[in-house]
Amino acid sequence: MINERVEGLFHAVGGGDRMASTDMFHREEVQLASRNRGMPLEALKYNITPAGMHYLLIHFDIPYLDADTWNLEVGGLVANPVSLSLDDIKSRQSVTMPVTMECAGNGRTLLEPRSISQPWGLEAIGTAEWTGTPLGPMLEDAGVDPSAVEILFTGQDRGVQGDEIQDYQRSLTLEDANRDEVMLVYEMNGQPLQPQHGFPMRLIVPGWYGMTSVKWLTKIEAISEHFDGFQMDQTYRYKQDADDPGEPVDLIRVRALMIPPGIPDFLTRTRLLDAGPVTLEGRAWAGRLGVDRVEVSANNGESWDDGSLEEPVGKYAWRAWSFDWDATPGNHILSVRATDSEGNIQPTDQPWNYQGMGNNMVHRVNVVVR
Ligand SMILES: Nc1nc2c(c(=O)[nH]1)N[C@H]1C(S)=C(S)[C@@H](COP(=O)(O)O)O[C@H]1N2
Ligand SMILES: [Mo]
Repeated sequence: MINERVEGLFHAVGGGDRMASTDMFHREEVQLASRNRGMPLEALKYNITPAGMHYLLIHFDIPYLDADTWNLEVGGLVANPVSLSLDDIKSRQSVTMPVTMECAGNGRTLLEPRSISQPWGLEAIGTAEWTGTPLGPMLEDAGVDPSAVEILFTGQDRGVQGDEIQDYQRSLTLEDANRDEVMLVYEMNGQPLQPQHGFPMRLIVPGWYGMTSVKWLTKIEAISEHFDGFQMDQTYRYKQDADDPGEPVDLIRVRALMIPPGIPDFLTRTRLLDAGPVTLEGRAWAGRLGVDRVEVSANNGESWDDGSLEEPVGKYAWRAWSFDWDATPGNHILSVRATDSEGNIQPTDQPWNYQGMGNNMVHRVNVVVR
C-alpha cells in the first residue's frame, strides 16, 4: 500500500514535544507500556526465555492472520518472483537457533530527559529458540538481480507514526540479508509463533536490535536503492535533536543484567536480603560479538571484581554469569557491567541521544541488607 503524509492529524502529549524530563509518566506512555510487556528480570534465570515471558514490541495493532490464506510474496528485482504458502516455507531446509533479541529502546527511561515513546526500564530483552529457514538460499532461488542493493521486508501491520500512514517496513543491504544466520521463522520455543510475536512468519536477524526482525511478514522485495521509509530514516537513529539525521541504529551493544537478588518491596522493587554469602547471577550478551568479561561492584562502581562466566547459550545468545558476594548489613547499590570481545565496555555515564536508542549503561540494583 501507499504511504501518505497526514500532517497534524494526531497530537501527542506536550503538543508534540517529544521529550519529558521528570519522573511523571504520560498517559500515552503507560498505555504503550501495558501493550508492550517487558521480560521480568527474574526470567534471566532461564537459558531460553519461556515465550510468555519474552518482551514484546508492537508499533501498531497485532494483525489477525489466517495461516491457510497467508502468503509470502518474494518479488521486486528478482528473476523468479514467487508467492509462497506457509507449507512451502516449512518444506525448505529447517534450522533452529537460540537468539537473544533486545529492543533498541531498552533502558530509555533511564536517560534524562527521556524520549516519549515505549517507556522501557531494562526489561526489553529475551532469548528464544527460533525455528525456520535461512533467508539466503531463498533469495538465491529467487534470483536477485545484480542491480538490487537492498532487500525490503514488509509486515502486515499498518499505522500512523510521525504523521505518516505506513506499513511496518525495514530493509537490509544485500550483504546483511545474505548472512548465514538470517532466518524466516515460524516457530518460537518449538511452538507456532504466537500472534503477538509475528504469526505465521517473521524475520529474525541475529545480532541486530529487534526492529529489524520484521513480524507478520507478507512481502520480501529486492530494490535498486536504499529504502528511506520512516522506520529506517526517521526513527532508529542515533540523533542529538529532532533535525539531526543521525546515524542508523543497527547492532546490539554489549550489556549485562542482574537477576534482582533477595525479595522485592512491592512498589519500589528495592531488594531485601539477609546478611551473609549470596550468589549474584545474571546474563550478558553482545549481539554479534562475544562477551569476554563481566564485573560486579557492591559499592556503586568504586571498585569492580570479576564474575565467572558460563558457556553462551548460542553464538547469537546470552551467557550466564555469577558472582559470590558477602552481603553486609546496610544499603548498597550493586552494579554489573560487561565487556565484549572487541574490548567495548558498558558506560557508567550513558551518552545521551534524542530517541533513547542503543543505550547500555551499567545495571544498578538497590539492595537493603539486614
Ligand atoms: N511488523 C512489525 N515487526 C516488528 C515490529 C512491529 O511493530 N511490526 N516491532 C519491531 C521491534 S521494535 C522489536 S524490538 C521486535 C520485537 O519482537 P517481539 O515482540 O517478538 O519481542 O519486533 C520488531 N518487528
Ligand atoms: Mo524495538
